[in-house]
Amino acid sequence: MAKIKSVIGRQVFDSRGNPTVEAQIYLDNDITASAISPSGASTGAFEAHELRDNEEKNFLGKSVNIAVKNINDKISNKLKGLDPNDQKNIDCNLLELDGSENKTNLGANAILAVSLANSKCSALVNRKSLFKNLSNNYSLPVPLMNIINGGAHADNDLNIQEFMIRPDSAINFMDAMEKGFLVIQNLKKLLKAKKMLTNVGDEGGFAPSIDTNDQALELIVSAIDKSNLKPGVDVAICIDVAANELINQEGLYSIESKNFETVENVIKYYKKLVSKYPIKSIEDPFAEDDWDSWGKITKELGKNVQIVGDDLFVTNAKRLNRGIKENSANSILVKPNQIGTLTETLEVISIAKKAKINTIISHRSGDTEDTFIADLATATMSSQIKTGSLSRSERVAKYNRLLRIEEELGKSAKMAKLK
Ligand code: 2PG
Ligand code: MG
Repeated sequence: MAKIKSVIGRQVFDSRGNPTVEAQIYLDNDITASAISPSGASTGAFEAHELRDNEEKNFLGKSVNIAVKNINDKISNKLKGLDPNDQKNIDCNLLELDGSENKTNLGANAILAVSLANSKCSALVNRKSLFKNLSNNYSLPVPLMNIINGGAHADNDLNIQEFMIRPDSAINFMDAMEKGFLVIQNLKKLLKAKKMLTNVGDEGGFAPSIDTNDQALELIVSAIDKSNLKPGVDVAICIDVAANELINQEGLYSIESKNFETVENVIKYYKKLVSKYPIKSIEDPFAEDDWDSWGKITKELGKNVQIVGDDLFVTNAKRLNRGIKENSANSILVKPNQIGTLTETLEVISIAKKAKINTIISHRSGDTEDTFIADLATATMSSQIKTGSLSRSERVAKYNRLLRIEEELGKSAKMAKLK
């Protein structure tokens, strides 16, 4: 049996150029694997703790030397001699060593990198692809491809953080890529023709200087049309409102300078958007602690529209269980670094599946070349993956990994079913 010999932490950088944590595990049989923690911008208050040094003189407070030291000293000592094939035991040891509710002691960025590196080591020990080492059943997720960035991910005035396209009629992953590619390229042409900038935001979608949600949605519909695809049939629009960021000083939701006095009026606004445009998915339509409003929108729109809890659930079993009880959403965004270990991530996915909640595996806006989530989405048969646009290598790396998985699965490859 292979055993863990040592664990090394190091500071590397994410796609925004900020420091982040990489962990590398060495086994006693010369096998080694590493993983990197991503980092969000619009983070939920209930996420596991991302440990930064907070010393202005070191990378403006963003360095992660303490998290790295925690790996080199405490974690490496604790995991030495353990079997990498027992992921639960590895993660239990990490949780025990940390000892806090929110991973404040070791840092979720340190813990996750180790947890994922261990899973990769286990796959190497078993001579299996990562996704095959995680499960025996697979499907390829339908991609939610970011096409226009706003909110905290871009420097324009758009309130909605992410406008995405989802190639619903794709028959395989390459077909999904082609449909996404066509719409993205056609949108680029449309923007150019309007003399708008085609620079991209944090997740690779365009970040033009447009300031109304309607303008963005109309442009996307035109780009779908121009691609000879049918809006809402071949390609649906999905949005992430990231509504935590929309609350003004008076505590009201404020969209495009309009303050909404009641929740009913906010829901009316969403209903109007859904009736005007082929929007099939709304993520974080309300703030992370506004449970009542979540219940209301799921009741009113949840039959036909995916209502996705990201900051609401933060990949946390307790919060998801509450959401299931209160019927707060019909889908969950799963981000491993929101909770901090692979075991807890898989647990949340399994709770969601039992309750018939769609699982969407997701990147972070600050991401890296690590492609773990592509294998995770395939192995958990999650219906979708959200991993940015077809630009910026940290996003494209996940798509390329999914294409390799599709090739490896050969005839048995199939796309996940959308509800
Ligand atoms: C989100 C994510 C990923 P961030 O809100 O869904 O797109 O953004 O990583 O900034 O939280
Ligand atoms: Mg989100």
